[in-house]
Amino acid sequence: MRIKSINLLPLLCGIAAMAFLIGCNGGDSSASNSGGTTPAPGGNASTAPSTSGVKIGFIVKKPDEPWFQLEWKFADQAATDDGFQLIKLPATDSTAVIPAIDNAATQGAQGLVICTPDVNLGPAIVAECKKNNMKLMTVDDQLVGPDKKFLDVPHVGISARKIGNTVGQALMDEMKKRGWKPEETGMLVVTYEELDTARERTDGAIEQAEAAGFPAANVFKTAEKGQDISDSRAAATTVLTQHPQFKNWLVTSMNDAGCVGAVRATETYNISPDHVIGIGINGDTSAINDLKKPTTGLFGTVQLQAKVHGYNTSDMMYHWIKDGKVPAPITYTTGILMTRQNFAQVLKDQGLGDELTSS
Ligand code: FCA
Repeated sequence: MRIKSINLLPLLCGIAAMAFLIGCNGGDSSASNSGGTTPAPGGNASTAPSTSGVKIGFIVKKPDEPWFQLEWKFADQAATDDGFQLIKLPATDSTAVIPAIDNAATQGAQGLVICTPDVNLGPAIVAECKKNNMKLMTVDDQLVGPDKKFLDVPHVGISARKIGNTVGQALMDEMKKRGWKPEETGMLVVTYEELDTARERTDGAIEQAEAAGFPAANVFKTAEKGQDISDSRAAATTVLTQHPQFKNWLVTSMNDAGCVGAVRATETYNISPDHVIGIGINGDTSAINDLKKPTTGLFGTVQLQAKVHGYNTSDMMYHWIKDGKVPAPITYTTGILMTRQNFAQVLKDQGLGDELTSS
């Protein structure tokens, strides 16, 4: 038990949370706990018992999003290869984060990989891990302090600006290929600007499109309230309602959920798919399911390296705990544009065919 100070409240909460977890599902696939968390889909809440003595918690903000299911799946593979126990916990809103950390600690985790629903909880997350003597890494979303500066916690994230630039360029290339006139074309960008990695992606897309000659006056940013397809669809609807004059739409967002939601909004407006070029980011099944259809407004998505984000993060954490090898302070991953034409090949080349096409 790694509780240093005699502070009974968190201890009791942790025990209660664990009792609830065991009582509810006996450790099976429907992991659930109180405080805004939802069941953990895509397999067991924790892998087989540790053969190495190492246990690692892996908390994600959106367990229903295919990206995070894939991250967990790769983390499971690392657990099998290295022989550690992986404890997967969802934390879908800020009130669920500290209880989830305590839950992992109560189950014996010596380290934690987290993509938090709220990066502003940074100092509280760091303090909670310290209190429980757990090592901490972040994935995807980087923790910030009260001054909005990133905290000094090993992080694996995407090279967001560059990936956004890739999206912007691909939108312009396809627009030119289709011979669309800029004055008849709007650019619909669903944003989530409170999150740095999200803002960098959408700013990167706009920056690149404008650099390639797209008129700034035809760029429409619209903020989504949450990060679900329905949130993006609602945000996109506002822009489409306000600007019915455009014949064609370029569509993007910070991830596939954001882009697919906006593409769904164009369908509601009866804008024909050949007048829409949507490009997402993640390369997860929400986009792939669209790309499998002969025609939708979704043109492509940037395939990110889920294996690095899921497998490598937990493997790094394992070696930190086991061998004292401290992870690199920052690892930035790249992405590859895939379209309806080449997605099957890109997935195959990435070794992702089965993971992404069989689900
Ligand atoms: C963020 C997004 C995810 C994924 C990840 C790499 O956490 O919410 O969809 O793009 O970055």
